[in-house]
Amino acid sequence: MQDFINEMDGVFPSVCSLDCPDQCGLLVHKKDGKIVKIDGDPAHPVTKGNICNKVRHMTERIYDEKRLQYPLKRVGKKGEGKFERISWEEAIETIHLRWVELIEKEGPEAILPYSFYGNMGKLNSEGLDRRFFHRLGTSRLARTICNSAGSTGYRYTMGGGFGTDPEETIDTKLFIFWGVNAVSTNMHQVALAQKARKNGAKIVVIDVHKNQTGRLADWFIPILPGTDSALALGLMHILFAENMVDESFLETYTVGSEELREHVKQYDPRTVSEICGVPVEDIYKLARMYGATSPSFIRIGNGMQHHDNGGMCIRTVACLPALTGQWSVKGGGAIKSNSSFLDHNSEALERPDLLEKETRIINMNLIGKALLEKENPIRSMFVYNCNPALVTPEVNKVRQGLAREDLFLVVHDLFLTETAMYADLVLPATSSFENEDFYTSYWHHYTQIQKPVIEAYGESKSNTDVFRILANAFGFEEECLYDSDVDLIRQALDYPENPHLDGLNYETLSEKQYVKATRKPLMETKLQTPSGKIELYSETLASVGFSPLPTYTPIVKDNELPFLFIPAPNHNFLNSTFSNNEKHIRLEKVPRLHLNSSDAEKLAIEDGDKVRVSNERGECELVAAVGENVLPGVVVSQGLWADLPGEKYFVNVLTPDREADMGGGATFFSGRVNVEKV
Ligand SMILES: Nc1nc2c(c(=O)[nH]1)N[C@H]1C(S)=C(S)[C@@H](COP(=O)(O)OP(=O)(O)OC[C@H]3O[C@@H](n4cnc5c(=O)[nH]c(N)nc54)[C@H](O)[C@@H]3O)O[C@H]1N2
Ligand SMILES: Nc1nc2c(c(=O)[nH]1)N[C@H]1C(S)=C(S)[C@@H](COP(=O)(O)OP(=O)(O)OC[C@H]3O[C@@H](n4cnc5c(=O)[nH]c(N)nc54)[C@H](O)[C@@H]3O)O[C@H]1N2
Ligand code: SF4
Ligand SMILES: [Mo]
Repeated sequence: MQDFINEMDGVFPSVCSLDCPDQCGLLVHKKDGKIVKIDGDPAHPVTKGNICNKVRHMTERIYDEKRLQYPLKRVGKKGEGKFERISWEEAIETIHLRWVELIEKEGPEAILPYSFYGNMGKLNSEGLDRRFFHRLGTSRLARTICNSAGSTGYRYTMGGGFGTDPEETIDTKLFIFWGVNAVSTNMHQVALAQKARKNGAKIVVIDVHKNQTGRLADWFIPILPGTDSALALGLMHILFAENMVDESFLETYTVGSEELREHVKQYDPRTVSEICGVPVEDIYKLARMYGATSPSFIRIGNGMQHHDNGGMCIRTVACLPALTGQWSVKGGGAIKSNSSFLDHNSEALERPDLLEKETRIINMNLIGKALLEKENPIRSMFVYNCNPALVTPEVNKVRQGLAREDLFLVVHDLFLTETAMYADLVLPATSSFENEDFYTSYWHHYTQIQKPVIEAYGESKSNTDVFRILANAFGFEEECLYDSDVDLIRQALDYPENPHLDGLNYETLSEKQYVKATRKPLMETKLQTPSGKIELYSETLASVGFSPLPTYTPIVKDNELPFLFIPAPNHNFLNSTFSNNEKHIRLEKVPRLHLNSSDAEKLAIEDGDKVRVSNERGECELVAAVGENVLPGVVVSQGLWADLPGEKYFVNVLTPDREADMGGGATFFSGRVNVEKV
């Protein structure tokens, strides 16, 4: 194995571990054994040496004085943040004793692992953790907070996370960025669009907020939240009515086009315009532009699926490229996710067979409710790669649950996060630069490897190490609980079932650093839908109680308050990561609430005023940004801000913990609020 750790000076290839579609290739510069600079790797075929500002400043996060160095135990009250240094032995012994006692009294399902993708490395996000908790027989977590509704919806249409190869969009003539703030969240797709624009491509952005991405568009189309499926159906109405569909494509590669043709007659532009707030003439203009331009490409974002109707919405938008036959045009089609091209052997990695009997599954979006449940209560939670006290909906309820005196909470993280403040035990985690792991992007087509570049910081340990130590404390005898990281990578990549991996193994990946999925044009492969084709009509959907055809269903009106509230991510944080780093906070300045000038005028709110945003779930205080960037009746904030002293910045006190229509998804963007000047 190349050992970068022992090299004191040099420049080493690496991967960005953050939950971001771009998954950039990095170059880590070391001097005297420490990282001094992080750059993009020009050799990366897609990201080509460009990285975002967030990660350019990552070095400061790695060596931040606030970074955890040793295990801590709580000495004050829950949530008070008083801790004392302890040894790893004491920490592991405490967990072991508490869990043995709990398992004896209440059974292993009283324990809940709680994690997400704070580190996208496969081993550190879904490796030995899964094996260990399966062996222990704990409750399981449905990891639904991010793309669950949308991915489920997309699968009904396309059979899985299969889309356009982004590298081919260099030749695309029309880009539609739909519910995606790509300038902040997928910058290399924007770079490709900008290149194509030099050859005449047009960029259309459909969003509820004219943010950075909206501002770079040739045409920005503001839309009312949660109404995108109506717009998509209106476009289909016109495409069929004006004979702009590709009949031969529909016949060969889809099922249900005749039913769809009939079905969309009801979505005439006038009806649709009333639903989504887009003028009738703009609906015609967009449909005709889409019908006449090839290749055309839709980047389907996560934004519009964080709604009550998010699954059906993505399923609906995903039908559009089939109507104009774009899936058989190079550079045409859509990307919601491309993750299925890079599927690894998750069964081999996670070993669900270690689970003796089926255990309950708890939806992570409902963790507040679950923690306050009196029957079969969760008595202990082990949190890693995630910061639920900030990122989950109805976060006041979550915090109330985390503060329960009888909840034994262990948090493994690099920092004393808002969640760690409630912990009984805090364990220090290594950064990805300290571990070996492999990564797969959900946007581009490359699998990548991370070799450790620096020594573990202080006494911190990787996720895989922590679960090996815990397995040992329990005296578990299964050898697979102690497999080395390299063995885990080998097992995960051994997956002949995925033809796109084409024999990829540890050696080739180590040698090449970036390995592309092999792929035939999408329409030359059998899709993983029941029919093997694009399903405009889906029997499966009908069998689970939905309309088999794409439909518009309004979002839930949860109260009578005047504004729909969209608390989206921001440019300089990554979810809550970096919200505790000085430089990133300075770049972001303050959390703003964008509102329309007509609404502001009625409420006597001026730009820069502090405003209280509230509903029956809670309240927070943000700084008003008055203008025309949102439609009347809509307010938008950006960023998951940390608990800063004296401030009330957490937007998730306001978000509903209703489940989306599909996949148990989150509905962060479907809540209503009141706004008033403080
Ligand atoms: N800088 C930065 N990058 C990130 C992240 C971050 O926090 N910061 N987070 C990462 C993660 S985990 C994810 S999942 C992705 C998410 O990145 P995206 O896929 O871009 O999704 P969001 O940013 O959630 O929302 C995208 C846009 O949807 C809009 N929107 C909300 N509701 C609607 C609607 O009903 N209709 C339409 N048309 N638009 C709507 C919002 O205004 C926003 O501009 O980004 C990743 N990258
Ligand atoms: N209002 C609102 N809320 C949202 C969203 C939104 O758009 N609006 N977006 C939602 C989405 S899409 C997502 S994906 C979630 C994301 O929410 P989270 O998954 O909680 O993501 P982060 O806030 O980045 O927290 C990740 C944590 O993992 C830690 N970490 C990083 N690497 C490691 C490691 O190797 N080991 C361990 N043990 N810990 C590590 C980091 O330090 C950080 O504290 O937030 C959701 N919440
Ligand atoms: S956060 Fe995204 S854009 Fe920034 S370096 Fe990481 S992968 Fe690249
Ligand atoms: Mo996400």
